Amino acid sequence: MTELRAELELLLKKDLEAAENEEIYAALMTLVQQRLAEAPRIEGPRKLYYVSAEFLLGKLLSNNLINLGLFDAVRDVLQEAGKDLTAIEELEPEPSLGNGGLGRLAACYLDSAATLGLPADGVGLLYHFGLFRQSFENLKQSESPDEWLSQQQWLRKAGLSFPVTFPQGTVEAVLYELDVPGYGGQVSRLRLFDLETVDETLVGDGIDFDKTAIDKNLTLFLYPDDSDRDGRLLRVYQQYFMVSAAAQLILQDLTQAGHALTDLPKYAVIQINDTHPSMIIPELIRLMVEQGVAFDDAVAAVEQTCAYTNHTILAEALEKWPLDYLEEAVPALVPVIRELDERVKQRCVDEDVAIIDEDDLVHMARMDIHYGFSVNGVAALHTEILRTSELKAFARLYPNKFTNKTNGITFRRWLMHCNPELAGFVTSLIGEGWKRDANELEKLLAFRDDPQVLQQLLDLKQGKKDALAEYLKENAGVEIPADSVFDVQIKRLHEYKRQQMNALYIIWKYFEIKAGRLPKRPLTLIFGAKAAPAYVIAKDIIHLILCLQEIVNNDPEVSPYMQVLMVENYNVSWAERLIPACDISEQISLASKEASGTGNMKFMLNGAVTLGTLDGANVEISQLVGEENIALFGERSEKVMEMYAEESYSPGDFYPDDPEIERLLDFLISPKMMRLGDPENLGRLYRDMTRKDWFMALLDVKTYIAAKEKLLDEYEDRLAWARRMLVNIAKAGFFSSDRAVAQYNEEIWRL
Ligand code: 26V
Repeated sequence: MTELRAELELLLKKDLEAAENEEIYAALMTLVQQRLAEAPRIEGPRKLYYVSAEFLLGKLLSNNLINLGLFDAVRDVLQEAGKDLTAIEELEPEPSLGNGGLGRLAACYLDSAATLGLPADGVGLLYHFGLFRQSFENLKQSESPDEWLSQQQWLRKAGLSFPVTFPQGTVEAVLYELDVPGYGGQVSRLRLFDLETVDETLVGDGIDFDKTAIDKNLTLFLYPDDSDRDGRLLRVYQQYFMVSAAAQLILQDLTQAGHALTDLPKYAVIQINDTHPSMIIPELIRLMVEQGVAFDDAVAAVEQTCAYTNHTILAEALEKWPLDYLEEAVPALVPVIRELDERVKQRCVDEDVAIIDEDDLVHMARMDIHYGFSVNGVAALHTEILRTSELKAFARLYPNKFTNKTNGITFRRWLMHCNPELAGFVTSLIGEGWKRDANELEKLLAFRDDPQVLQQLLDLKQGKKDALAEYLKENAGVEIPADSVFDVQIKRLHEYKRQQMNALYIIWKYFEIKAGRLPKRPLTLIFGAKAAPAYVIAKDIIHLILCLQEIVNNDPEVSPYMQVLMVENYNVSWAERLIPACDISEQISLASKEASGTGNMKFMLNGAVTLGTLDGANVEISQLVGEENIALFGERSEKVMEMYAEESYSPGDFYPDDPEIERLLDFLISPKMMRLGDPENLGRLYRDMTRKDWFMALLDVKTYIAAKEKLLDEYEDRLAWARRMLVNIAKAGFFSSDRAVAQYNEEIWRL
């Protein structure tokens, strides 16, 4: 410990006590970088390239300290000098290179691959402004660039670049690298491409910029607004920029090691993370042919190298590009794609499996399935739906290509880092083994009837709630009662996730309290969500929640019993504060729509009880913990899918006929709301919810309210609640990303 202190002071050139937090942060960065540089690199004959448009890393300092085994020592040395590591880490900007689940999953998998010693590189893009920074103005979302890049110090130039050619000319993709240590300190890396000629001054008002200036804009933002043609074309340009550079990198790694191009599958496996990187298939073929490989041989090599993960069944998210977009943006790929399609059409008459359909739309997922060796879904139910419904024709063609890989999360970040108190308590009960073998958490079950252990769990949860309340007071200027029940819904804003249904609960509860039916204990409803900038209804839902926040929190009759809080700019750092403090985890998507969810796993691991539908990984959670330890409600997926198939659902069945439901929806356009909010947004949302309700909130809202009320009742039996917490923690081991990545390796990658 004194050695560590001396090392830090050498870097600081002064006493630790005399140093400012900024200086200490810089010194810690240098220390970590040095250790990373000395750490063993993971090598192996066959390597994984995890190609993804998103890597949602979160802050890196503490996580890297944990994985390098330095965290406790650093924290203690700082503490002795009167410094606080948490405050120091506040200075670090969060790399926001992702939207949500898919990007965060990629980050968890890099951590686990390194932990398991698997040779794996993440490959993606270095967005200068990541997603966007969200703020609330006039109770609405407003977007601005998130300038994380200029303040970060983790990336280094790799000294490599590749030309990428578009009809407008050739641009250069410059490679940056970031070390990713696994638990135990072995290092793999994330490799991100930037556009050499990128121009940040292109960004004008908010996050607007000239979408046609592709020699300047390709790495400015993640998924720029695709509500118009220029935006959609830019996504194609951006994806091609990513995969062309990635393909050149992969082939260069191969040939520099002295191997033939046709030996690609022996030395590399490429995991295509959703369809954003799908063009890597025709690009690899094109590059190989350009270097003298016969077309058939190139196809055979690529086919045995590429594997595809599907992360959603929402039709609008399954990418289909009009052929004329591809002709305009990536004409060099079009003959390859046409040939690949031709070969499919010769083998299969079924129009549902054509890559290029009758309307000249190019189906990216279909190309992945035909010309990859593996397809996987991300939770048991999701994979089952892919097999039997969405991708039924493909499952018949290639039954052996399909497998399930239920998602996982890294327990280093999602317990050891964000909840060291609980992690320490778990270790004190069952030892350290769970950190390497998460299934050992089951040993906690031995304490299910130990009142002291149960009481400790409650106390630890209260500690995290106090800490969150304190943080909100200091940093967001809001006071929430720490003795209330914390109910949390944090995830991207999407109608299928049904934040609007939670809002209807708030309205219902508001009426209850107004009518004098008071809850036994106050309730705090916490939301965090960004809406895609062009997703109109999602933004209307944010507006609704912010209006309700105003009304509820400012009503002296209601606010002592209920508080609503939507946090601004929800991101990984927020999640790390909110999840440990949560009592009730809201996982209320319409059954069949949420592929998996990973927040649900993080909440469970931190001792929250799930209130959810039988959707995504909730199904597996409920099987693991047993129905008494989860609160389920809502229509099942088979029924929901049947209603879609028969077009038999109509919100008209509930509105205005059901007076309970009518009252809740009418509140949206009540004078009270209209005076406070924007009648245009509220009116549009009201019409959508009463006339379309595409994700069937009205179908489930009554059982949802009943289930939530029952759960709040049960919360009052504190020891019984603590037992549910304990069972949830004990059964979370299955959701470790170490398990998930090991399964990918055994069944797909074979590294
Ligand atoms: C698609 C699109 C299409 C329109 C433009 C914006 C945009 C942004 C992202 C996507 C793909 C979203 C896919 C995704 O994030 N899926 C989530 O993946 C998680 C990890 O597997 C899973 O837990 C979530 O259930 C699933 O929604």
